Amino acid sequence: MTQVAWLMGSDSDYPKLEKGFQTLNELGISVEGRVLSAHRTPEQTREFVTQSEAGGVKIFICAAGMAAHLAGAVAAHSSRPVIGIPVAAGALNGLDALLSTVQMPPGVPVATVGIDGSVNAAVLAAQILGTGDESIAKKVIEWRTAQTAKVVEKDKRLQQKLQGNG
Ligand code: RP5
Repeated sequence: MTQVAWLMGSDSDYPKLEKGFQTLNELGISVEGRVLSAHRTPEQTREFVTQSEAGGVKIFICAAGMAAHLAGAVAAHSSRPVIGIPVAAGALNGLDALLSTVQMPPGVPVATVGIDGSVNAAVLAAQILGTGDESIAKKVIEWRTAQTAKVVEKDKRLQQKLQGNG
């Protein structure tokens, strides 16, 4: 059963989201990715949300650029948690998408991550799923521990470089 439905406004958004998809894979979470648009395919978006909920999807992640209303539109049609990713695109380079995604009316929340924040969206989805599933919660802790080890490694590399310069 698919746990996360990940919508994006265009396939041109995908390169910005690839690391997030990879992160969900690392965390063992099943994900379906789709191009759907609040403005350009409004009916298909609503139908997809309804069908996904009926099929057992637990969380929606929605990424869009410019006047990014995809996450809000999905939240309007769903009672599941919705995570919004503003994508840097167009002349305003993401600030438009951030403001369009984050400032929802009371009662219809979108948990908005930073511009192009696909990895945080994936980790947040896993954390939410982990509240009801011990094995996912454990995977999130392991993933974070591995991240810590990578940063420690980065520090070691920097120290070696600085000593080389001395
Ligand atoms: C938004 O417009 C999409 O999410 C994308 O960020 C941007 C450009 O879309 P395309 O013209 O590449 O389809 O709706």
